[in-house]
Amino acid sequence: MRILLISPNMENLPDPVAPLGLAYLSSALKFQGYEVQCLDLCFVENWEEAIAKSIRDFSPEAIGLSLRNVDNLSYPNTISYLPFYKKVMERCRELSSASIFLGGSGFTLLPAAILRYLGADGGIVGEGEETFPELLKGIDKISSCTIEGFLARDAEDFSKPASIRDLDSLPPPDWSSLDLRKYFKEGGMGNLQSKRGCPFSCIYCTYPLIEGRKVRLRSPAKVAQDAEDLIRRGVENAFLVDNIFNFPESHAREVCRALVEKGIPLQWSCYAHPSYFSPALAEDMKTAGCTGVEFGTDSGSPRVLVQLGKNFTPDDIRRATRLARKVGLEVCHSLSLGAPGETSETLQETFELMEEISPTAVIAMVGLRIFPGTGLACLAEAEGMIAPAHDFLEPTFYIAPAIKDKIVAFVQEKAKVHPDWIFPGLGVNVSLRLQTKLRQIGVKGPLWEHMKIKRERRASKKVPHV
Ligand code: B12
Ligand code: SF4
Repeated sequence: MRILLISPNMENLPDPVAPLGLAYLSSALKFQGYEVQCLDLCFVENWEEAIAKSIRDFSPEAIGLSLRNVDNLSYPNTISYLPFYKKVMERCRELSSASIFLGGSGFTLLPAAILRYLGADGGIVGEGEETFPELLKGIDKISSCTIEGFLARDAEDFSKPASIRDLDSLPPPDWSSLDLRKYFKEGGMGNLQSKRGCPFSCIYCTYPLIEGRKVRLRSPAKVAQDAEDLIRRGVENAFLVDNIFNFPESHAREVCRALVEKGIPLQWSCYAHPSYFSPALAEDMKTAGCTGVEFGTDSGSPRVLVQLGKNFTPDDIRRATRLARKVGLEVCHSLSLGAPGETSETLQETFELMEEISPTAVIAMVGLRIFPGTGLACLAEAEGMIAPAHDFLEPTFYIAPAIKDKIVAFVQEKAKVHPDWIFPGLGVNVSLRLQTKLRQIGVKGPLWEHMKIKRERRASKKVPHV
């Protein structure tokens, strides 16, 4: 059976991101004997023509659309990708009578609403490697399909998100028909996964909804094999896409050791939690090729951290920054400004903490995108911000009432005095022009790591000329 997998993600900021989920899905389907072709729209010049050519040449019997992003989570300059997905869907319908199924993290967040909006034949909520091949086996009887995570057209509910128990049972991602080298050239990175799931309960966070709360580990040897495969494909830098790389810390250390033992010359970066970051782990990460760590810090105010359900304090943030710096890792703190309980004073506390610890970069998002199933959605409803029947397709942001009217102006002022901080929603230090310039001169890894160049230049200008 011929299956066409399409990744319609054409977002280039902060970087084009290789479709790892699609690569996993492709290898799982091939392993089960399906004939698979992947169409990645990221770098194509004419997407309509690319779809037409794939459908004409391959004549798929089923199509899988991988919906990674719903929107860019950036306020006030918000972009929704759904209208484009709808055009892709319409183009496929125009040219093919094959059934079209949806999947991906974006789909998993709003499955019934997206299915209705796009008019697909069904979708898989959660992980697709086991369930999608199974669904295709019974494609003639999808109306009675009871596969985990399957959502049929016009249905409102599904059993529970599909989740793979043993990640080591999966074949490695299939990059054969995806242009990883181009991602490396233009996006500066490949990607790699060492686990799935997050057990924490930060009130706005969608990651546990997408990957589940149970942490499922991949064996460090398999992670090292994937890293080796990236190197073989000419990709020398990767992002570890785990929700939090350093939890559990023992696993993170084992992954580092496996990379070192295999002598894999991969440079990499990751998301990390400010707790669970020991001196030994920092050393191991540095030795294993890690260049930078992005902490999901959110706020520097103890009160707001508690409201967000964060299990760390400003002192943990200080400590983690110090430890990472000590071993020579670049440090980024991601902030979510406007969280529940935020006031002008708590914003000030956050900025003061960042000024004090002076990381390589700060990425500050304004407002928190609300998704169903999160504590934030309940709070927003209780505070009358959204109606009980809200469908969440239109990006809706939580911004604490006390600073709602002032936050953008406040942040714009701060951006002026911190020209090396990144404000995606304001388009500050994140642009295609800057990205292209840096990639053209061979800069690899996440671009925030290179804010240090900007800082050093600024600092050197302040030094009196003698
Ligand atoms: C790592 C990461 C990043 C890294 C990526 C680095 C890299 N080189 O890969 C960085 C920091 C660059 C990044 C950037 C962005 N990200 Co991001 N990112 C993630 C994260 C944590 C992991 C993604 C991943 O690789 N998962 C691993 C793969 C294996 O899983 P998967 O893609 O979900 O695929 C599985 C299933 O979904 C399913 N599946 C997938 N496709 C299909 C298709 C079919 C037919 C079926 C049946 C099943 C199926 O099966 C797959 C295998 O199990 C997710 C959160 C999360 N936990 O998912 C957010 C996430 C994907 N990001 C998100 C967003 C919005 C963005 C940005 C737009 C943010 C911004 N403004 O900068 C950009 C966009 C970048 C781009 N070009 O697209 C959102 C998307 C949803 C949404 N809210 O719109 C997520 C879900 C986070 C969130 N807050 O909700 N991101
Ligand atoms: S913010 Fe980080 S720690 Fe909190 S639930 Fe999300 S992934 Fe887990």
